[in-house]
Amino acid sequence: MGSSTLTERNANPKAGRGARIGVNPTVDPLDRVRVDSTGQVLTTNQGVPIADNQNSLKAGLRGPVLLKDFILREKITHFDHERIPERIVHARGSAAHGFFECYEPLTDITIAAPFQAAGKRTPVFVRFSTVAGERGSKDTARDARGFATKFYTEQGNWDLVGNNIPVFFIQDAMKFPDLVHAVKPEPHHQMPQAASAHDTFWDFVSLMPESTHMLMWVMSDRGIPRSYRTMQGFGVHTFRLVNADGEAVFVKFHWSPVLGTHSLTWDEAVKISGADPDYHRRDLWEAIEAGQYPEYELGLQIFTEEDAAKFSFDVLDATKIVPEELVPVRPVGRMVLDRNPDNFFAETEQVAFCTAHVVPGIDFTNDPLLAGRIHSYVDTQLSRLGGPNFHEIPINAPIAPVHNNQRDGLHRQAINRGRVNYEPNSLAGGCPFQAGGAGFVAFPEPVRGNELRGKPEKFAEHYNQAKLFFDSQTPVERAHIIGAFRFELSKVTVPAIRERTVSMLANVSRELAEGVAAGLGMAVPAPMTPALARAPKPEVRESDSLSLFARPGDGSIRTRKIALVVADGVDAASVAALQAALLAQGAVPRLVGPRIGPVRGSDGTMLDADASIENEPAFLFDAMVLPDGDAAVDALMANGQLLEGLKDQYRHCKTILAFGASQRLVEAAGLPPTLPDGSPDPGLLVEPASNRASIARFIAAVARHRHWARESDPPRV
Ligand code: HDE
Repeated sequence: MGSSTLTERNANPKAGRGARIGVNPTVDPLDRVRVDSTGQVLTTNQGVPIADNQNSLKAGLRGPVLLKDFILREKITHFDHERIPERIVHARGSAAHGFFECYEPLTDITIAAPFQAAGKRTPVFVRFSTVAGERGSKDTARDARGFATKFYTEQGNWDLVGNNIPVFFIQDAMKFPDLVHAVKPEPHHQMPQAASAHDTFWDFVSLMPESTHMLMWVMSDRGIPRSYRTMQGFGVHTFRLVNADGEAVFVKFHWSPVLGTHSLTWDEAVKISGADPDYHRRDLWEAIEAGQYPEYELGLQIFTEEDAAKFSFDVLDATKIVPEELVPVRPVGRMVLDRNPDNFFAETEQVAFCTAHVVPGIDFTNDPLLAGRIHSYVDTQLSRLGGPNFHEIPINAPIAPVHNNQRDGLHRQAINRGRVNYEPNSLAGGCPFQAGGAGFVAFPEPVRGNELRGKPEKFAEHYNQAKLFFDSQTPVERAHIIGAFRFELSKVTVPAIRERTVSMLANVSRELAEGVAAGLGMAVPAPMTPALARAPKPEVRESDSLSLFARPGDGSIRTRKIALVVADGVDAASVAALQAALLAQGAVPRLVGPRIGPVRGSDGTMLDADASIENEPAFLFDAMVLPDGDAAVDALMANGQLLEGLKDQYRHCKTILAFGASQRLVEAAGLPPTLPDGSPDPGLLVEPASNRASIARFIAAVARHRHWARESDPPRV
């Protein structure tokens, strides 16, 4: 599905009702509030034309400013109140509009509007986010990422508020404030920003062994995605789908990016956070502006309550996945993000996702974490967005009409007519009337039991799936997990916390515990006593799908950013040929010079460097090309920043192509021509000349993303 073009898909006779391509249906509802000031006179908020926007009203040019200057006062007052509270978690985010398109009707399992017809399109707004950092923090922190989708269906809004990791740290909402307090900057000195590598976080999680599984995911490269476009999304909880006969199945939601799952290396993430804290925001924005629309496939794991009862784990426990070997993921549709917001505040900041927003055909389960969320999201909007009418803010308003007897409150916009604001009524003919069976009917789950605080027994098993995750990783990924634990725990100042954490890891894997302990200069402690003396036997012990490498993508180099280094004296013809070849593949080549501006090629051709080695450091690129041309190479040999950038490219296992004379640069940077095992490095291409074959070799190497065989710990370069 992922490979056909948007135009082809639009021609699909099954396209059904929905958006025209490139036109998001939410455009029309939002049009009523769009403002375009082109050709307009400046006014006050009351629409009064403003004569002078430079000077306040004074009694004499050197006299006092007058209180009656309502124009000055309105302007300053509005400015004083521009900020709203940031989200308590997921404060930093970026969003886009798009649509969800259903592959085939799922009417046998759900009446949910987006799944009723093949080709049916439902408009969506998606916000991606980090969790711990503040609104102005960096994008490339090690953290989970939010992946929240608002479906504007004709049956009302459905919010699938997920993460890029399919499990969570805790099992019960009761612990959420503790978890968030522990990971946020420490309260006495407000450090560190957007980082879990500090005492309070590790103190808390090492006392909460249920967090072990999630820790594996966050310490894996999933915690530092390359892009929002190259990460998965998960609904995390088990939800219910309900059909027209009122029959329910359990479901887990999975989003998978067409471009595959790709991450950064830690060294790279740290450097990017300095050079471009907006790295993911910029990447998402630029891809959409360039028409390279991010696309994700939606998959469902569907199983019955009877199936679930037989699993070795509890599907109501959000620290557990349902392995794909047990229940396969069925692709049911795709989501394309094809439009950037017009205004960050109005849309991305004011969008209010709420797990309580479900539509007929989708229902909750008794997951105790989900229960807390159903309360929390609506509640938090009351203070964040200033009252109970946040559903009227344009980005939050459903495309389905709203009719009820809720009235008034701060910032109310709807002008409800008539004297009836209650039900039942006869004065308005009983309207608005109940929908009965056509409305949302909660799944009639039988409930029994005594009121008590506690957990079902299977919740007490904490290590089987942490082990499943670790054992399913490739050696490269396992090494990165060990490195991440080592880094984080090395920032912990209290030895007892480090030791307790490693004793927890000893229940997951000997290799992991030994690797981390060695990195911290300590002996491997005895494993922490598990809460369950006899753990249930897991059904699955290894699952390929848990490795990031399981989803290499569509094999293309689309949207990959490639630095073509240039300097005066460069062989301009080879640069132009490569640039054209890369553009033809959908990649994003940029000419990077010692400074921006014109560069003279050896044949007198003028090139235009739109980036410099200083303003776009090498680690911001997915691959790098060094030019031919003796004079250019001479100039670059004297540039320490370039040589440092080359080392970064090498250390981050990215493709480097050196033409002709620039072999000298590779040598000057000290890049080893062979891998540690003595074989040639497939990502370090030293080519005598630019021709079709050498360009093809380069494109194939870039398509492999990284050349991990180069990696060593510590790095050789
Ligand atoms: Fe959230 N979470 N959360 N969360 N969460 C919020 O809602 C909360 C959890 C997630 O882009 C808040 O509007 C509780 C799991 C995302 O606007 C707040 C619990 C998952 C976003 C809140 C959880 C998430 C939030 C803060 C445990 C993955 C950003 C601002 C019981 C499935 C949405 C807001 C956006 C945001 C509460 C756990 C995902 C405070 C109480 C598990 C993607 O309401």
